[in-house]
Amino acid sequence: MTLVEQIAENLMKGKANDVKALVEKALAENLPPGKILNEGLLAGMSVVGERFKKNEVYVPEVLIAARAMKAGMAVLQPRLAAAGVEPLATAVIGTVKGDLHDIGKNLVAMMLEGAGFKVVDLGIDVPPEKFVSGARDNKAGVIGVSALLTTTMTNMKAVVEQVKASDIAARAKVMIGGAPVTQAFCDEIGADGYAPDAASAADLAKQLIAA
Ligand code: B1M
Repeated sequence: MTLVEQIAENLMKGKANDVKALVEKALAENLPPGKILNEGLLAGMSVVGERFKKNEVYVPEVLIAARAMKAGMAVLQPRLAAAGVEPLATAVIGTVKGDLHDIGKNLVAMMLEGAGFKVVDLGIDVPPEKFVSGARDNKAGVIGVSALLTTTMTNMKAVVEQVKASDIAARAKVMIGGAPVTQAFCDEIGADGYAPDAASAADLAKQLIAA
């Protein structure tokens, strides 16, 4: 097994210390940082995402794999920047105003990072104007909005309206999700996309920036 394959394999198993050591070894052997990222860390995280979608692994496994990815990224990040490897795009993400649930939102953020996005987490109880200013300040291509309550999902409409009425409308796509959210609701409020789970959210974000 090659070194990058070992990185992917250990990431899938959530072995943070091994991933960190293998990334250090790969850098010491002068493997290109972009190759370590794409064929090691992101490849491993992508497999975890696919397994999560098929219910072959669950939230704890994803969290453990994400922790291993972060351990590898901490070593790799400075070298990626030095090598001029850019993230796919920036995504800002937050839980909608009035809503304090963040476990699903955090999983989506991890999957986005695992797919190669730079993620800016705006936190919970985020008002619509903060989604707009956060996306503007960070030049985001994707705005991710999460809601877990039927009473707060209606606040997603204001996010969509304020983004569409702003100067960032042409550049930033609004993606929504969360347990009570559906494709029909997404269509109704005019959001750019809906994803039912964290792995699908990463796929959707890639489609949205490519569109
Ligand atoms: Co809350 N809560 N809660 N709660 N809570 C629910 C959501 C509820 C269904 C429980 C129930 O009654 N059966 C219910 C909502 C009912 C409804 O509106 N339909 C509920 C309620 C009523 C409340 C309070 C009002 C309770 C009260 O105080 N009376 C209160 C509200 C507080 C507030 O937000 N203002 C409240 C509070 C809390 C806690 C603080 C105690 C805690 C949150 C802790 C935290 O998040 N840090 C909590 C929890 C943990 C839950 C349950 C048990 C679990 C939610 C969770 O984390 N699931 C939940 C019941 C349940 O779901 N079984 C419940 C795991 C997580 C991985 O899944 O968030 O669905 P989920 O995310 C998924 C997908 O939805 C999707 O991807 C994720 C991974 O695949 N996804 C996205 C999520 N965001 C996405 C964004 C995307 C795309 C996909 O694009 C941007």
